[in-house]
Amino acid sequence: MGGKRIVLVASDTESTEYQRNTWRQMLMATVPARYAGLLHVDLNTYTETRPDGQAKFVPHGLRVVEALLLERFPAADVAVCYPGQMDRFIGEDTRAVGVHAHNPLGIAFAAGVYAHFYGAEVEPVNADDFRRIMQHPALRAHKPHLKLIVGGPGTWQIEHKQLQDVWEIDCLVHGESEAIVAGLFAAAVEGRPLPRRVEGQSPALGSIPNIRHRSTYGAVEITRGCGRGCQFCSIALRRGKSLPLDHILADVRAHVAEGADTILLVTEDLFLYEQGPKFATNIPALERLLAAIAAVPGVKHVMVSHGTMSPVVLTPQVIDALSPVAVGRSVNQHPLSTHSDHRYAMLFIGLETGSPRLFDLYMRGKSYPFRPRQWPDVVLKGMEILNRQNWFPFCTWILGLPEETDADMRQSLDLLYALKDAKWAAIPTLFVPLDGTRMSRRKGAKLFDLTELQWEFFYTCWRYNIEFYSHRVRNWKYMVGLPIYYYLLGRRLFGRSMKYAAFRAAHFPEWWLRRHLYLDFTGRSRPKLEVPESVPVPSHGSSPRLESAELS
Ligand code: B12
Ligand code: SF4
Repeated sequence: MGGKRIVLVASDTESTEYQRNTWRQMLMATVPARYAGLLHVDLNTYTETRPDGQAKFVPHGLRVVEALLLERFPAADVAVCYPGQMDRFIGEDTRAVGVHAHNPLGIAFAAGVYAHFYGAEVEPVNADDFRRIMQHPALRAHKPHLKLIVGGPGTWQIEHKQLQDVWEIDCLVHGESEAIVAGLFAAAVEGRPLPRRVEGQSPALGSIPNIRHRSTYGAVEITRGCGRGCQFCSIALRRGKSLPLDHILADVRAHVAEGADTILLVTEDLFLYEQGPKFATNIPALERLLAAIAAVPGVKHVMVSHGTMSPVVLTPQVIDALSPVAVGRSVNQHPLSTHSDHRYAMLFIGLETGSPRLFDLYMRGKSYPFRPRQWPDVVLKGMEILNRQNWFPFCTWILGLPEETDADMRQSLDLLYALKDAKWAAIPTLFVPLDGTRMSRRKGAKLFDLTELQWEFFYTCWRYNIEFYSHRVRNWKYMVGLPIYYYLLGRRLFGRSMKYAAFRAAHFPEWWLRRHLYLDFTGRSRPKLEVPESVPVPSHGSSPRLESAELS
């Protein structure tokens, strides 16, 4: 009986902020559900409910949807919950259920790769979690009189896997939803038919509402869109805009009022905030922003999400200016940090490739105003600047971009080798042709097709990460575990091309590995690339091609 007219749901794995650790969510997206127990993975997807049973924190996008609905419907009609409370809120009176999907089937880049180490059909934990929402008995029992609407950045995955009808989803909402949500849910509540899919457009700044309740990690949007035009990215063509400081601070206050002590600045690129023309970094505005957030009573920690490398190289002063808050108030600590409390700022940066040719083909706007051929220098210099100020970035690379050759891979390996003493995390991912991007029709890369050089890149990254995060050069767990994995499963799934690369991550002797791998870790050869003294800004600033389409 009863129930709320509108129920919004997000999975536990996408809502949890257990230990304020963004890594945890990534882990849930990579660990195979079937073997999680066997691997002794701590699956604590800690969430909290309010006294009325509603969720205390859910992904920010869902909070925005809630805020939009509360402009149209009375608060008594809307509930936001985790799957565990769905039977409490979905009932006879429910007419619409809205579900948030960040990475619902676990097939986004990075995430989609790792579960496949255990077989082609193995699903990560978060996909299993999402399926449980879709098959929840309360949802199924009341489906005949309610409309099921799914939205969020990962909605494309449901279409991609042709699951819309299987799960009886009435409407899939792609993209930004500010202009859509109220009308769509009103139609659902009135029992009118819904379109099978809706494509949201970039909203006017003023129509992005303030959230009413707390989001996961204390997420606060500071910018939306990007405009650098990378062809594989779903955000690429959304023009960058900054939210007004008052709006941002109101969201921060909404979080702390409900018990959050940590704020995560959500952006595609931190340095886009209040940018000047042609991506000019606005240091005073950024400094003001961070100081104002840190000064809100109740805010203990401030985390930053994504950024790009070229602004760091172009205006290194920005890192000096932001470090007191970004490092000093960070939640992250590492013994290699020289900060008095060993804190470090973690910024997610897409480095993607070390090949200027591929860079020029698919992402030339990312290095602006530097030229694609300068990309390796931009990466090396940027890393030096960041590390000096205790920013230890979390960098993603894309393997298997269309038309990638062995020569491109060797260039990526050269760059990776030059970064071997940096303080960072290197996350290899495979190319995924995301819907709504200019590369949506290109062929995705598959773990099963990786070449020896690609495997070398993959495992060299993980060797670095194991050393950096376990704070020691040799870790027995991996030294023993990786060869066992290779002989029991890896060889059967991926063939011999992964062998020597996996053994490198297991720290087999380098005098032996150097005969089989491209990079020589014996110390006999110097890196082909070195950190440049400086990276000159091209005199014309950019090429005409960049000025037009790609930087729109
Ligand atoms: C913060 C963040 C994270 C955080 C926290 C996520 C969380 N659960 O809170 C962390 C670091 C953990 C994370 C992890 C991952 N993330 Co993430 N993340 C983001 C980021 C930077 C911000 C998300 C956000 O709050 N945006 C602001 C809100 C307002 O936007 P929104 O969520 O899209 O919501 C709007 C619409 O989608 C829609 N909407 C949302 N929910 C709903 C629900 C309904 C019912 C309806 C109708 C509409 C609707 O309305 C909202 C308003 O317009 C975005 C990039 C971005 N700027 O969006 C990437 C992004 C969403 N992440 C991405 C990816 C790939 C991942 C990972 C899979 C792997 C990775 N490489 O990092 C993991 C997987 C996590 C998992 N659980 O499986 C990609 C998704 C690409 C894609 N199209 O599939 C993005 C776009 C980054 C990028 N540039 O590529 N992420
Ligand atoms: S820099 Fe490129 S990959 Fe990053 S958000 Fe902008 S367009 Fe997407």
